[in-house]
Amino acid sequence: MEDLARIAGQFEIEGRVEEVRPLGNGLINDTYKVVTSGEGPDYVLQRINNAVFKDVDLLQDNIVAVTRHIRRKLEAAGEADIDRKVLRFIPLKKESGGAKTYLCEDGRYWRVSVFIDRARTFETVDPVYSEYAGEAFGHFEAMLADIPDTLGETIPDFHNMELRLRQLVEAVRADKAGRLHQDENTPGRELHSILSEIDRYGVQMCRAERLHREGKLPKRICHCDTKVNNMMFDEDGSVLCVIDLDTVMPSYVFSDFGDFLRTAANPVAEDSPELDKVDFDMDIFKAFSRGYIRGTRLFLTPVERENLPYAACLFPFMQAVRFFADYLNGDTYYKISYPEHNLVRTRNQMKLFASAMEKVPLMQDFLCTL
Ligand code: GN1
Ligand code: MG
Repeated sequence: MEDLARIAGQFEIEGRVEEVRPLGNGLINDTYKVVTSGEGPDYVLQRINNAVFKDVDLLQDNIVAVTRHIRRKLEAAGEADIDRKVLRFIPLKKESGGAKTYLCEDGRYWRVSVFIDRARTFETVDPVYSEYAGEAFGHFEAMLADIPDTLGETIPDFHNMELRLRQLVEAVRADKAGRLHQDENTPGRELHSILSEIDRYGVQMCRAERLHREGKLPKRICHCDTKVNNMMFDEDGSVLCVIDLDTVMPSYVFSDFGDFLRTAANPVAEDSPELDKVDFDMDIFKAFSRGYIRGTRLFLTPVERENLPYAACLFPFMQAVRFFADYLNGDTYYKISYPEHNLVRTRNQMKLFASAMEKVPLMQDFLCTL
């Protein structure tokens, strides 16, 4: 922890570092809370995973542009308590590099932002919170609709289903961890049946890319990681802000709609082995949709709106493909806690996908009532 305190100390933080402790449970970056002495705020220190985010310069430029734009809007609207409503990244001290908001040391990348006090995140939400979250994520997209900066893709083609399928095909071909053909604990038969299920729906799930090529579906600035736990709520339950901005980039609105429901409409965690409990919860869908449609009413096109049920299916499917490819590659991308973790996650997401697919007609009927 001493080294972490020293790293935090290279940024323009107020007060003296008293303690650094792990924070949150992201699968990509390492996150810590930096507790400081005195009146100033506490901070969040993050090691940016530069194996995943290869262009940290572009990543931080995106984040600075996004937070600056939102901050200006909040100021113009006369909002109070702005440091709790948008993230603030701290520049390096002059002697450590000045203006930049990240530090590169021994090939490791670090950044610091203000810790939002008295805020809460949730791993699960009820319909009331889902509606708030729907409106807040919609509002986030709406605020960024007129950002003057051009944002780059921090992970190129991040939510491109065609690419994700190609990556799976490549993982199957290489079978790097020898799991497809040799795994004794997991009968290869199950792995092949997952593959054939994916194959069955692959073309259908690539609809977004086709619509985009046909000029019918725009890319907008989206959050692209709208997991339930990436939204901060105040003590009274109101939404404070959206966090985890690494993947904010041009994408289809399906990303934000689908990824939230992937985590919120599943009554159990994405890595739960209790498959009989995995189910796509329509009450959460209805509440989230109500909020989201309200938050995006100024820009959502009929094609985007019609395809929201597809988005609800696409994201569990895409996540299953990603987890499964990582499993076959020998777990090089997502953090795992035990050897079968990515396979357990794959099974869970395939079950959620099947449940969402069954409910598409119900989703369509509901959206017609809004
Ligand atoms: C990753 O780091 P975290 O948990 O916020 C991933 C998301 C996945 C998610 C699955 C950059 O997000 O795309 O949906 O895990 N982020 C990246 O839990 O790949
Ligand atoms: Mg996160």
